[in-house]
Amino acid sequence: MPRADCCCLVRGLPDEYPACGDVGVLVVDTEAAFVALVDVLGHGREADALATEIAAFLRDKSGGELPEVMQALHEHLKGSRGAVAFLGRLDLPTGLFAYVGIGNISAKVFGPQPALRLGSRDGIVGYMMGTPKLQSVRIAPRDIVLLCSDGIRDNFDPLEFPGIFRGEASDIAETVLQTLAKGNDDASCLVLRYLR
Ligand SMILES: [Mn+2]
Repeated sequence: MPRADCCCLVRGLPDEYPACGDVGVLVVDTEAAFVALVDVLGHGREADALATEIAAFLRDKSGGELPEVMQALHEHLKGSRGAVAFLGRLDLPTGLFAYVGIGNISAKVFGPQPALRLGSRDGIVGYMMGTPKLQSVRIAPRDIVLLCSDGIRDNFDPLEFPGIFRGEASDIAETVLQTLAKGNDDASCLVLRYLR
């Protein structure tokens, strides 16, 4: 039975603890895994409050078509400070990963060499963005989809960090945060491993 092992961890700046403007959403059933990672502009308590609201919004819409969900989030966030967001859905029977991204959430598939970057469109959700474009990629069993906010070093080479992808999704997320967080912004990472 194909399944997804996934985990999202967020960590705010130490002097604003426990506030964090990054938030992840995971909704997994037997057919699909919906994943989202959102970085609200700025940090601190206001960003945290908006991130919490966004998470509830996305959880509620997690069964929807991804471009429509992104568009709805854009409308919902108008007048707010805005956010960058990446939404994805892994179809468990087929391993097809569909996604749409706006702004600088980093998204990569690790497994194939070299890592495959999943592109996002420029923009800020709630402020200015082009029409969200659905893309998809087929991923193989054991592949990892890694989503990170810009509080995490983006340009790392896994070969420099032996063992970074060892263990379960929760172990990997912890290791990524501990090893690659820049320390000058809220940091978050979402790990999705496809298993079948
Ligand atoms: Mn950020």
